[in-house]
Amino acid sequence: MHAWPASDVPALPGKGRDLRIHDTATGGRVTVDPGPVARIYVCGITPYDATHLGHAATYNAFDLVQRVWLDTKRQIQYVQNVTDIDDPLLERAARDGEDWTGLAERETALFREDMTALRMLPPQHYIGAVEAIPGIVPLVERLCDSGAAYVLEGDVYFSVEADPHFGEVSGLDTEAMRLLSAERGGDPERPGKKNPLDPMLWMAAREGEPAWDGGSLGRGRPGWHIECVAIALDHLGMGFDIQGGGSDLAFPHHEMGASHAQALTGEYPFAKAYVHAGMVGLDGAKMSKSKGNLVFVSTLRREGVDPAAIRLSLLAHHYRADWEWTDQVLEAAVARLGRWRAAVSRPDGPAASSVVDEVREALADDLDAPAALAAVDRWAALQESTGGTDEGAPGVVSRTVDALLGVAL
Ligand code: 5CA
Ligand code: ZN
Repeated sequence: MHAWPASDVPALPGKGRDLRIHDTATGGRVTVDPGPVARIYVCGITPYDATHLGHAATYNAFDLVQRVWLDTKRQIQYVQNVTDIDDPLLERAARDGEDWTGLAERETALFREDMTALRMLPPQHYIGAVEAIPGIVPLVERLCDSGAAYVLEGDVYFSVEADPHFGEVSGLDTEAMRLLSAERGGDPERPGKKNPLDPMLWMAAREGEPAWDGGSLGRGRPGWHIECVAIALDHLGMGFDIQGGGSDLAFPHHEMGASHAQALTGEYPFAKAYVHAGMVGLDGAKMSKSKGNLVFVSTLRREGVDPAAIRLSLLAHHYRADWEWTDQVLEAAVARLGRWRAAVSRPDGPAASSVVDEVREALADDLDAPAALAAVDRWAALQESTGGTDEGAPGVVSRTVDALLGVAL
């Protein structure tokens, strides 16, 4: 699949900082030490509805990771998937009497437009589940051959006991895992499974549903977790730097993905850090396609909201916090954007080097975007109250905000 165009990232004076970020698996801050090429996998959308602000907030967090890395002059291998075949997509298409492929293509196209408008840097590899199927089948066959997978009435399951590290990503106890598994696409109640938590790797063809050639597995379609594992191993290999997504992916998705990969390769770990963004809510509940309490990026854009203001709304919250979208959040961002634009529109102003330092330091410190905004706010307030004589300072601030926060002033 093609991704979307990249916006320019201006180079900044001085030196970028190494990223320290919260890792779900260890529960603490880790210093990411990626070497010359940083490798990141971020789980992509299931394209059965438009991009809402919760999605945008999560992709914003990982866009900041890229910007911190680019500032340290690193190259990046960024991989993102599109879950373009899964139950929710088929259910929505059936509900609306629409072809599921058309629905997936339309919503993926809209996602690309939203990401472009928000100046999110694109992945180098943007891969759909359907196009990954030829790579998924041999992995599932290998898991069967090694005894890490088993067949139940034609469906293939992964045995969580096959990975001695199972449970280390989320750190949850069995009861909590069971509850989340039932909530998030698993089937812990299905009779005949070796362990109720075992997730499906390959689903045998169902009447009236799309199916693909699965070699010795028979016709069917892939499970959710193996999709991301196959794509990540293909383009990044084991031990990549960051596996990212919203906090609702820590279990089961990232837990199961790590175990699939570790059982397949005998290597550990799948990813060096598991990074999770908080959930954005609306009216007291997590924004979700299944609940329907959504504010879409595309709707705001159509209403004439500046994408830079949408982005500033996201940046005003720490990526790990759960927060609520309200009209006031957007109003505050529009006002901030106005103040910043006025402040950088003059040819000179207060010295800007401390702003560059403070924004760099804030983002390197577990992506503390609110602290970064506060640094720019202080400079803009000084510009408004006393001004300054540093020629070109507004340009430096403008480039800093562009390069590190993805906001064009
Ligand atoms: N296709 C899978 C991942 S392989 C999937 O979870 N798709 S999704 O469309 O449901 O979500 C895409 C990303 O947005 C995931 O990282 C998910 O954790 C995140 N996300 C979904 N809802 C919210 C929300 N309300 N707030 C923040 N992030 C969210
Ligand atoms: Zn995923």
